[in-house]
Amino acid sequence: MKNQEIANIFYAMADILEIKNVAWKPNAYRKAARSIESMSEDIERIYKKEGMNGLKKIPGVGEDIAKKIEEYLLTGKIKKYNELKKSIPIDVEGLMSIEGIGPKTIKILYQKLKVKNLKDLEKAVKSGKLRSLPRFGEKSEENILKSLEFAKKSGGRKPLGYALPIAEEIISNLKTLKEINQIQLCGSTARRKETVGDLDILATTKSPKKVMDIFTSMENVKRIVVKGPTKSTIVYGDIQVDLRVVDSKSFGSAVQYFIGSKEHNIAVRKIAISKGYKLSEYGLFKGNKRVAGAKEETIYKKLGMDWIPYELRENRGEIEAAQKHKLPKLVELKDMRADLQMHTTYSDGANSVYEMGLTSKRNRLKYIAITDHIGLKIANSMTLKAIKKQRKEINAANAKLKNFKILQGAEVDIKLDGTLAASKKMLSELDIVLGAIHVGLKRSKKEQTKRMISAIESGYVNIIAHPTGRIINMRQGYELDRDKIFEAALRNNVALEINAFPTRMDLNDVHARAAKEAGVMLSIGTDSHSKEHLKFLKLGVYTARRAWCEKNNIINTLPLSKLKKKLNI
Ligand code: DGT
Ligand code: CA
Ligand code: CA
Ligand code: ZN
Repeated sequence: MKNQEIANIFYAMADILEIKNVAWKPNAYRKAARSIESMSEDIERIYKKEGMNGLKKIPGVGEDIAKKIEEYLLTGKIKKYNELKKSIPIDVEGLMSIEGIGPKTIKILYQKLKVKNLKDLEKAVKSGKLRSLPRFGEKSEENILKSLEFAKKSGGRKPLGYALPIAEEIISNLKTLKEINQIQLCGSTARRKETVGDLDILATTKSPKKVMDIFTSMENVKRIVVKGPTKSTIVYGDIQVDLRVVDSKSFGSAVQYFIGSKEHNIAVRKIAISKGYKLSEYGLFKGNKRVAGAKEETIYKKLGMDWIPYELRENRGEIEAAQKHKLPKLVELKDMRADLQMHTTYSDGANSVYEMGLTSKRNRLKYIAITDHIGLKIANSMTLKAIKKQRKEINAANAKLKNFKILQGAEVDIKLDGTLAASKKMLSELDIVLGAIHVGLKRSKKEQTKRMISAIESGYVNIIAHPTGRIINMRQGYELDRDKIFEAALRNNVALEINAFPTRMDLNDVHARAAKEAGVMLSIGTDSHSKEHLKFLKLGVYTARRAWCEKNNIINTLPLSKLKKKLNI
């Protein structure tokens, strides 16, 4: 799928055009980018089937943009984009990755301080020049410095929700080859880590050369980094992919090695040594004799351990648990009965109540909560009148869908003073209430904690949505006193969300595990803004698994009647 690649280019073109003061065009490109990245159909397939006319049916895509999409599909590039990039000497993409910096700021930074890239920006901040600009002060310097640090750390890693479909696409391509015997996704992607550096794939085959030829000549291969008979590395779209071919006798030990993590491997190897073995990617050896290697399970068994689910392999206690046969029975996608956060056309979503319900039902869920925004100015929030109108629509959709239930909820903004941005009248209309912080993200840890606890104690909130406010690779999130939040959530019977949207994943694995251990209820919500996003539910389940969660830690594994009892709604 080239949808995301094309959307990214249009976003980048919009930014440059905005810096160049071009009117309305930036918005046109952004609008097209948004619809392209949220559609589930492969844009290339649309083009092959219906040509330019098909492209022009995409919302926000007119003649001019359709031509650019066509150009990209046919030639792999958009000339206008390359021209635009060359037309300004600024690393727009790099600077845009800094929180709080948009095209307008980039323009000012360049005009006044000659800032062209992240390095220049860092210099400008450190030399105190930034605060001489209008609208900049000490506080913004501090924030920009923090973001610069953050950008250095996250550099180039891709969100799991972006990398995983690409990995699955490559593997399903290779799987069709008769030359491939076994094939397995490894590395951080298999462990479902929230961001991944590169993709790692292992295979067994009798014709390594042929397999490597095919691997390195797949359609989306942008560059071949190395090509050899047992290992090749390519750049596929914008992500690096390693394929290794191993002997079937070593397949299990190679999988064990390349799943990782490195920390997990080192700890397992130590155990092997303590038991008189040697473990490598080639097998488990006693002296020169390979005693296991074809299957992972046998290796763990010989070392006195249960087989460990990939998501747990971070050396965070899973090895000890596996030795004691006390690994958790992790929650699975099939345990999920509901999705408890999504938006419709009543606020900033793209689909109707019925469409969201229908797709969720088709995805085998039993109920959902529609949670359009209340009190958030930028997201077309609901009024009391809209809430009442939506209730009628939900009733009608429920009558049509059968054996499926749509709850009317809302994602209510938590104001700066900790009160909810909704009247009592509005709140009493709703079946379930999510509280969320969207503005005032830079308050101190103390203020932010107090603010969130007020919402938890309001008596109206059932779930705190995206509790830390982080955006992967973009925004670190506000600071909170985690233990105080957990304690308040427990006392007030409020669940914390694992937001499954690819760039949120919030709570993350570490925080969700701490919440679970504190006994706090967790809720998974996709935060879908279109029906195509509903498939992200699995990303929430992966995070829950990395947080050691079992079925009973996640409230939306409950049948609706039990959920109602549990939340007292
Ligand atoms: P990434 O790509 O940064 O998201 O993270 P991984 O975990 O996919 O790491 P990667 O691609 O560098 O290597 C894949 C796996 O290979 C890694 O999870 C564990 C194994 N591995 C790599 N380097 C070492 C090492 O130095 N020692 C051990 N024991 N294992 C390693
Ligand atoms: Ca990797
Ligand atoms: Ca790798
Ligand atoms: Zn939200």
